[in-house]
Amino acid sequence: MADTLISPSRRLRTTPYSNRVAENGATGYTVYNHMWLPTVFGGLRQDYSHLKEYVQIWDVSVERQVEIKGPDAHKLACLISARDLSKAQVGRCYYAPICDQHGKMINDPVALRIADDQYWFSIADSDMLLWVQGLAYGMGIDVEVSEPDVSPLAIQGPMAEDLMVDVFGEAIRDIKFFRFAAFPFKGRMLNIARSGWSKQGGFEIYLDDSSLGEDLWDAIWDKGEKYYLRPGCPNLIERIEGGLLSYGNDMTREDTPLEAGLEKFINLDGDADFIGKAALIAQRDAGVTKRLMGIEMDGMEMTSVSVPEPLTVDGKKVGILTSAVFSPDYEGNIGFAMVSVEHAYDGAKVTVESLQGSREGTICEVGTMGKRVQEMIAFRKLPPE
Ligand code: THG
Repeated sequence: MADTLISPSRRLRTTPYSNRVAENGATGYTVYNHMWLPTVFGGLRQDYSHLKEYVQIWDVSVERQVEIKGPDAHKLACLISARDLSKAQVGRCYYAPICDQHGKMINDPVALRIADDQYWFSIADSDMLLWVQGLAYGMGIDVEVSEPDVSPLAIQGPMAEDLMVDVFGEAIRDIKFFRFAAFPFKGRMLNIARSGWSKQGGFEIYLDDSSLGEDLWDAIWDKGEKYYLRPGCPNLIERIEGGLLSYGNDMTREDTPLEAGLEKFINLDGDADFIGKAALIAQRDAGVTKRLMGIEMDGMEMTSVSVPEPLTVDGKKVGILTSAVFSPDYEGNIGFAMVSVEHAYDGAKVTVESLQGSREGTICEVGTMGKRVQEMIAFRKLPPE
């Protein structure tokens, strides 16, 4: 699909920061959890270089919270999460794949234990609220399941910590990765976590009062000049380089956490039961037939790629390209690919049947992307004069 405009309507929800995002010149948006999510400000590459050097303010309100509250909150949280939450601590975040009874992924949220009897599941793009409400009702579990008025604002980039200290004080430095603590703002206590959908370091502020959105944005913006603060958003290039998966793109309702390469975040060997566990154990025993891998591709710079695109070997389809982009720092095209297991190994050669023509791809482990591209650069280097 060519880039087209999105028509606004009530169904497409704005956020507490939408005015600031627009005033600051967002030039592209996508729809995520029925909400506007900016995708570009100055340009994908310009945003990328700036994110890796300075600090950005991101409207990630689309990370909606599914709140589970009440006497059975912990029980229900454990039941829906493929990540073992049985010893989950208040003040901690857990990347927690959520599966249906067949082990297929429904979402991949960050779970926060807010209190003994309260969880937030900070969700990716799918209607997990309905799943959890249906389970609570159908199983007669004593909880309230809701989408509270919580809109995360992310501060991401190597200078994020210093900027956050200027706004919220020195105690910001004590927040460890994937933990959160409450900080005062305008008479409220806001949960602030060291987390975010980039590998550049940073924080997520869980604003729980929409009416304070612009005040919060402005309080940070006003301290930002000396850190070259700019508006930003999750960046396609940076997140692929960093190996961060996007639900709906790299894995969908058709895939299990084992196929998505998320086994380190799930627990199949413990005593605790969860929805999908038996199916996942069966799949582990039988062996997966496809697996999400990294991929490096030759040819022209991939800028606007229509995914999924088929991957072939000797003219036979072996998988799909799920995300791809040109990485300026690796000087090569990188992406994710869901491929059949016979081809899911480092160094496997595939052909990407792209709309712009075919190109050669080399499969690699997620997280080692770029290594071979670097070798390709060395290979491509011109001999000295
Ligand atoms: N923050 C919050 N909510 C979110 C996201 C987020 N909801 C949607 C989406 N992102 C969920 N998906 C992810 C995927 C990866 C990570 C976080 C959310 C992530 N992973 C780290 C990594 O892979 O290095 C660490 C995971 C861990 O150690 O537990 O951060 O970004 N609020």
